[in-house]
Amino acid sequence: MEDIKRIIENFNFKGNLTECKVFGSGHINTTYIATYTEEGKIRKYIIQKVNTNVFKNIDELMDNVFAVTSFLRERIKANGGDPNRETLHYIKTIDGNKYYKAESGDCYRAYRFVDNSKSCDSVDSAEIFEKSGIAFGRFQKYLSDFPAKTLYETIPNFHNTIWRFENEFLPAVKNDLKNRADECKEEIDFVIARKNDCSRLVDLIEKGELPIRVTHNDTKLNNVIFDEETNDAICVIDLDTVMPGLALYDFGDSIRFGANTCAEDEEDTSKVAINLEYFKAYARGFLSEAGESFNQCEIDNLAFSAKLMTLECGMRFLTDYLNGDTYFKTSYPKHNLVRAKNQLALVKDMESKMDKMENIIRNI
Ligand code: ADP
Ligand code: GN1
Ligand code: MG
Repeated sequence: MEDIKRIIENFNFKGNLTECKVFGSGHINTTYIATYTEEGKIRKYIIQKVNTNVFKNIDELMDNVFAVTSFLRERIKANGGDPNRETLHYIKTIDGNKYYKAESGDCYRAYRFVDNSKSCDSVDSAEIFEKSGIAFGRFQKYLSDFPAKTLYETIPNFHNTIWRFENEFLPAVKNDLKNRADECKEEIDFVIARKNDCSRLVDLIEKGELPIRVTHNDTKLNNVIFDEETNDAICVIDLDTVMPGLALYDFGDSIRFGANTCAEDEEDTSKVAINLEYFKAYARGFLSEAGESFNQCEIDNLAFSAKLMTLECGMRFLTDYLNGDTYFKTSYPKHNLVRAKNQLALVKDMESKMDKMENIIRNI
């Protein structure tokens, strides 16, 4: 607490600090919420220690985030929305920098907490999931004429699944740094058996059949915030991975997280399945905003993208487990293995329901 208090003195927050605590449930950054009061008025700010193990170039990362948020503000204004509520408002340091670098080398940034907002770690109705689909679809639509070439690639090959397979997953199996590969034999074989799936979208990009767009790339339900009272989706957050990508990555990753009948780290894999009602609701919301510009190849691969993003995420959790848990935050020793088993069980269930998923897309 003392440390973070010293850190936030480097930002120009208004009023007196009354509380500062750890906040949220992301797997990458360390997030705090600070409450300030001034003449009876309460203001809240989010402060984040950026994970510099994951994001190697913070200057580029913050340039992206500032460029995207100022572009979005204009688009939201032009469409009659409220830019203060519908996009993140980052706050520069007292010295005018986009982030604060502490003596330890740790990097911190800050933004306004959106009043009367909440984030959700699980879907409790088709309606709320559809609203998150509208928010992510609109986010993509608004960024459709953002100059993609000016964006830095904050994590190269982020959704290049075959690249991850060959350059991260297979080496992790081979090196077996923590002697965990025997324990994960079934999961390793499961991923290897699906190698062909890993290259499908990349091949379609190379053939010129899938267009590169500016995408969010990390469309988990808890990367949207909702209005506390109306449950309307207000604002897309966690902009660290906004990069050139495929619309399919954003669609698939949302389904992976939100249409699972249980949490991404539920240990009992017999509870894991794709909820087709939620799948349909999200597809309806997302396509209502972003779908107009989709080509046939994008539409034909929507259902597949849900499976691919789930396979990729399962493979990433498994890779991290094999490497000794150096990437994702974990709460207990086998957390990454539990997550991997869960995601791979979801892939299996999606494979058995692929016809139904494709039918749902056709009917929308
Ligand atoms: P990470 O990269 O670690 O996922 P995020 O930017 O997603 O970092 O923030 C972590 C979590 O903090 C989010 O998933 C969300 O639960 C919460 N959070 C962040 N900003 C807000 C906000 N303005 N309002 C509500 N919750 C927020
Ligand atoms: C991470 O940062 P967060 O928790 O929103 C990860 C995503 C994974 C997700 C799995 C930058 O998302 O790619 O899909 O965990 N983000 C990064 O839950 O690697
Ligand atoms: Mg997040």
